[in-house]
Amino acid sequence: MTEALDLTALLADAPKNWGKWGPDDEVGALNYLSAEEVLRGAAHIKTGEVHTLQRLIGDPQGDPVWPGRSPAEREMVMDEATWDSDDAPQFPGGLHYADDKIEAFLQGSTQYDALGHVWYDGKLWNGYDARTTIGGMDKASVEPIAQRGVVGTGVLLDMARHFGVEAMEANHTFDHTDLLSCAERQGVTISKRDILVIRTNHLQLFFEQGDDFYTDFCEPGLTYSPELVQWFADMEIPNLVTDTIANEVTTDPDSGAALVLHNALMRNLGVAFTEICDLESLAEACAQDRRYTFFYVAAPLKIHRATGSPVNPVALR
Ligand code: UVW
Repeated sequence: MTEALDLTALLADAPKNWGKWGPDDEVGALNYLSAEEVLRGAAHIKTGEVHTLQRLIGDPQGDPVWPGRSPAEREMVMDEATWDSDDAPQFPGGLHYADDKIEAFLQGSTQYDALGHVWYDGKLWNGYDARTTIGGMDKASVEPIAQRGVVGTGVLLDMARHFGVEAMEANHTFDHTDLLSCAERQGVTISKRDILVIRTNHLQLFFEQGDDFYTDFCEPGLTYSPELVQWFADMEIPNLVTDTIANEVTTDPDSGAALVLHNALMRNLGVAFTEICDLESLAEACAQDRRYTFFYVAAPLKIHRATGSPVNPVALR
């Protein structure tokens, strides 16, 4: 394999939104989601249907995760067996209860990435020093995103249906021109400040293939080009939501670099990333009545200094 081009060289002339919302900003392009955008989103509710977009944590069929991470483990701490033991706590009136806990990667299920989750050249979103991540994220953690919430207009781009496949295969790349063709085919216009929700159904292959899914791991998805990045900047896209583990093709086929768009879009433009969604029921509903826009609401958990947070986004139609 030839050596990958480094991100500093690759993105030397790429646009940046650093400083656009002030020197202390930690939510980036989510600033585009103003009160007007909330109202624009709410106007897409027509039938009152609700679709939750989180994957099940602890799915008996397995939890897809980025290589090197492990699925969440849930453990019972108190259950009926606890109360049978001689040293069981006693509560007046005979109260029993169940308790449990999980050990989980905060990036190990449907999640919002903190804007500072990835970087190159020692600098995070807005120019913050990467050393502010040591021991916990002092800048651009998920906390400010969780504090504000994410509400606006979502638009579903069903790339799997667009390409005529049930589930997109590894290495299948596409770009903003494909998103526009997909939108045209669906009869929907992508508007400025829309939250892009991209369906590949790639993770169906995880459930079919088990551990073989990770052999030569290279998810399908958007691939880097200067034009694509400029399109995101011009369209003022606040949030990229997908049903893959990392929202983009894992390794850029041209430069050989990994997760280029995490850097070009998240680090440089401040676009929030939402990963590992389950878009199946939403996609089915959109295909039925050919309405591809909806009210999108997501409230990541407020976790101090965290790199990301589990979330259950909701699409209301
Ligand atoms: C990495 O950035 C490594 O992973 P994620 O897909 O969680 O953003």
